Amino acid sequence: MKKSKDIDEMIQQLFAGNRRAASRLITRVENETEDHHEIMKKIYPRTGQATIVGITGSGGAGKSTLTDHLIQKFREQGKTVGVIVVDPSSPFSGGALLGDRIRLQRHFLDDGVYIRSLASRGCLGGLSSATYNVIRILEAMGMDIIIVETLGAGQDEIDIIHIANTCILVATPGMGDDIQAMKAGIMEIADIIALNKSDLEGANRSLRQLQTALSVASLEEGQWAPRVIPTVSIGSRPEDLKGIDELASAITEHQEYLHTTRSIDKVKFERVEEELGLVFKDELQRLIFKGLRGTGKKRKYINSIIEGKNDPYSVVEEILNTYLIRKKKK
Ligand SMILES: Nc1nc2c(ncn2[C@@H]2O[C@H](COP(=O)(O)OP(=O)(O)OP(=O)(O)O)[C@@H](O)[C@H]2O)c(=O)[nH]1
Ligand SMILES: [Mg+2]
Repeated sequence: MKKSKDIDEMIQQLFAGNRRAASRLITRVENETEDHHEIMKKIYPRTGQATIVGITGSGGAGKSTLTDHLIQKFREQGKTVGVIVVDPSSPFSGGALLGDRIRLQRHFLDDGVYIRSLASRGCLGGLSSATYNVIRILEAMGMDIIIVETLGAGQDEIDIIHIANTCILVATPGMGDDIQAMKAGIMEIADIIALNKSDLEGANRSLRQLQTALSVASLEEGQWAPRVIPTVSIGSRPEDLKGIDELASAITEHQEYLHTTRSIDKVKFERVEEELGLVFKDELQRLIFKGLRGTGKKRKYINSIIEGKNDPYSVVEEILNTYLIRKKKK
């Protein structure tokens, strides 16, 4: 375990915006080293102020390419930008992946930008408490905007909505069936839909489908009406690009909406609620497993489940009962 003094020094450097310190602290938090509690407790008071923008959508929809342009726009506005790419396919992390590295490389030398990819531990678009913690670290670093790219399949529950202030869903032409399937959940998922690759065939049809899907959804008075913005995010000439300015403006407008209607309070509440639940789950599990260590009981429980004599729910109930009762008697 690193000495507390080293951690304190790293944290001070983090507060000063040092990217090396950020990388080192993120690695500790991501790997849940023993001192990650201490790190989180110390940085927490400096967090909670950033604008968190979620970008989700299916693989290859253009999330990273759009992120690249958004970074540029926010930098032009003088804002600092942190980017987290949650990659479900890779068990590795510790830096941007090759593809993202290429797409986002023009920002790597900019001190006002910090980009990091994280493994999502296997579940589709799933966010672990480590992801929440890493976002907090980027906030403590002083990033004004934090973009979180996650893979999402549309109608599935998407964790990012619990964290992001503004959630962008990246769709592409020819998603007809998916759009039908998404209809019901679309309002819950997206504040803004980017119909990317609008240079491709079928873009107009998809745009109409999306607009129809949005127009039939019922809105309460004063509620934010999600909008579709057609985008083209690659091209050999700058004039080939489309919709990027509109996308950046829509994010700003949505932020203004959140603040003027005080909906931001609800967003903040939900984020902490989710975070608290995750930390609680992690810590309870850690405590229980620590208590079982050396007793051989964990192995016995697992084997009894494999042999069909027991199931995980009964085991957890039994452990919790024993543990909580014993604690109470003390
Ligand atoms: N035709 C066209 N291609 C695009 C557009 N935007 C991105 N692409 C291409 O689509 C591919 C995927 O883009 P990415 O930005 O990596 O997509 P992603 O959603 O981040 O992909 P994953 O992170 O792998 O899920 C790349 O080859 C891009 O060049 C666009 O507007 N039009
Ligand atoms: Mg990507």
